[in-house]
Amino acid sequence: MLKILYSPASPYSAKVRMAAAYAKLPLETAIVDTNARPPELIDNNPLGKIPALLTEDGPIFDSRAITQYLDRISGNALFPRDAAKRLEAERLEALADGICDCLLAHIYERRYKPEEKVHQPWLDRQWEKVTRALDHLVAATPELPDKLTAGHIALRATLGYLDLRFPGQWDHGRAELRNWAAAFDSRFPELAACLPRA
Ligand SMILES: N[C@@H](CCC(=O)N[C@@H](CS)C(=O)NCC(=O)O)C(=O)O
Repeated sequence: MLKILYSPASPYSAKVRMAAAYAKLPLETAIVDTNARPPELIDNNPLGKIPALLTEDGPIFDSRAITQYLDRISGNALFPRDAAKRLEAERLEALADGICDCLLAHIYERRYKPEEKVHQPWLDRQWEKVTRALDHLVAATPELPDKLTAGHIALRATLGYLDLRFPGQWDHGRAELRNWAAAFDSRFPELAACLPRA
């Protein structure tokens, strides 16, 4: 049985849990606190990051390696077989994850530094990347087909993380993405259960 080490707030964890649910791959789950550096996490991922997936093939990280693995063992439930369509899905997943990388950099700057050392230009630089990527997604909002890809799932997890950590700060003027998330949740309610939460 696959086992996922995760945190409920983590957007990458939400993505892989949603991906496993969509691919109908049952997961044993364990919530871990990365700050506590628990041995089960550190022994399986020396980087001490979540998500980490424990499998009969060994531990797997990071989340994009996990979605590729889940795709392989599910017989292509998460990425199209067609090369061009697969690349499109991988690009969307990378963009969604990249937004999360900027959001996490933003959060960690404030969480792990004393207030007087927080560097506002760094926060601004990260937020600029986020807004540029969101505007790109507004201009080219992905279709929401019957058959999802890991790209769609990653985007939904990212929008969920924005709602959790940056409520009211990202969706003004971006109704396309708000509507896209609502349509996703109404069509795939079982996945919405895995969205990031505190
Ligand atoms: N690129 C990694 C990022 C994973 C990541 O940064 N996870 C965060 C939680 S959302 C984490 O483990 N942070 C703790 C740390 O960096 O020590 C992935 O896609 O899995």
